[in-house]
Amino acid sequence: PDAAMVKPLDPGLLTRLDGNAEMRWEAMSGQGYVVPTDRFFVRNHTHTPRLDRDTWRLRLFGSGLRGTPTRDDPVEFGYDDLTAMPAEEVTALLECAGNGRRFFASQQDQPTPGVPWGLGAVGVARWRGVRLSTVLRHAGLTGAAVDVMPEGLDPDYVTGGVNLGRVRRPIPIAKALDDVLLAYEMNGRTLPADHGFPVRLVVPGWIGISSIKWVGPVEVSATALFSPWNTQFYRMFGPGHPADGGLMTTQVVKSAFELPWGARLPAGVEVVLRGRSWSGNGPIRMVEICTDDRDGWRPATLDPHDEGCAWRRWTAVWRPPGPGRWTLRARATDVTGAVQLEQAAPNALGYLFDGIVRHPVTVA
Ligand code: MTE
Ligand code: MO
Repeated sequence: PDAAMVKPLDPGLLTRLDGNAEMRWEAMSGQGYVVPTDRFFVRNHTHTPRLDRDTWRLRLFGSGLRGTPTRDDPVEFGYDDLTAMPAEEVTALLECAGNGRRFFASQQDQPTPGVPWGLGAVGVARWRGVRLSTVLRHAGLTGAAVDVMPEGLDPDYVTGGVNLGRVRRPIPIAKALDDVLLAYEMNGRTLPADHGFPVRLVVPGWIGISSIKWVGPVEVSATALFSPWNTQFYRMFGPGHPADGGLMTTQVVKSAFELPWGARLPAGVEVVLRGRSWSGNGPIRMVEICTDDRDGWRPATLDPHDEGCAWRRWTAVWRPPGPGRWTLRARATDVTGAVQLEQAAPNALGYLFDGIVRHPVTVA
């Protein structure tokens, strides 16, 4: 596949459509809380640009700033300006809205377009940077601002022969002033090219497209902003959804086993099943496991180490009743009471899968 990313393909990554790469869940088996940067998933609409940190500028403009600076004459900050502002480090989960898309195939007749992700288009990292709110205030934010739209410096996105311009999607001012970070470090190191060097957004809990990489221009507007990424894509289209599509903000609840797809497990011994669950709504309250329909659901043991809105690790002991093919299922309940169901709410573009995944294993 043509490479969208510049980092070498780690054995813990698996490429999907157009060189996008997802994490292999088995690569996290018994591993630490955060995902090593080398095996953190990459989702690019085009490909990773190589930017120069010394000439790079964050350029803020629009009617939500004092004096309405224009796109051609914006308020500018260089890399050193940002690193000189008060820094903050957060552990946050980043997930593609299409994560789990391939599992829609088993529950709806028509295939969904887009990257056919398994469950690996998700990761947790330690991000260091400056709050977007701090930068907005330095830029002269006024009380009139309603939307903030960061724009990536990667090549224009062309699809179906139409140039849709740079990747960009508005964030409502309330979220922009809450916990959004302009990150320049990932897992204690300079942000790598594939993850947005020199600076990217990290929008905790929200769909991955909100976290614009390689950010350059930022429009701050006193009127609502639109782009194809909040009108044409990243909306819930299809039966059961509004005619113009339901607007998407936060991610949904999911669980994954830290096992290869079709893992081989030894017969006659107890195995410790490991996995993780997460939700864009906040912490995970409960995880249940089902290894056999006759036995029903039983609680998994949650790891005491919990970092709020990122993921929760868990274990469950299982003694396979005998050799053969078995199906493992995990379902989580988050702090709002949202729980994974057997079927996710279908939608035309295959977003926000929150169904229970049937993970096949062979016991021999
Ligand atoms: N930002 C820009 N500029 N261009 C992109 O293609 N992809 C988005 C988002 N930010 C994208 C972007 C999508 S769809 C996701 S899921 C995340 O970045 C992926 O971030 P990662 O590649 O660091 O894992
Ligand atoms: Mo995404």
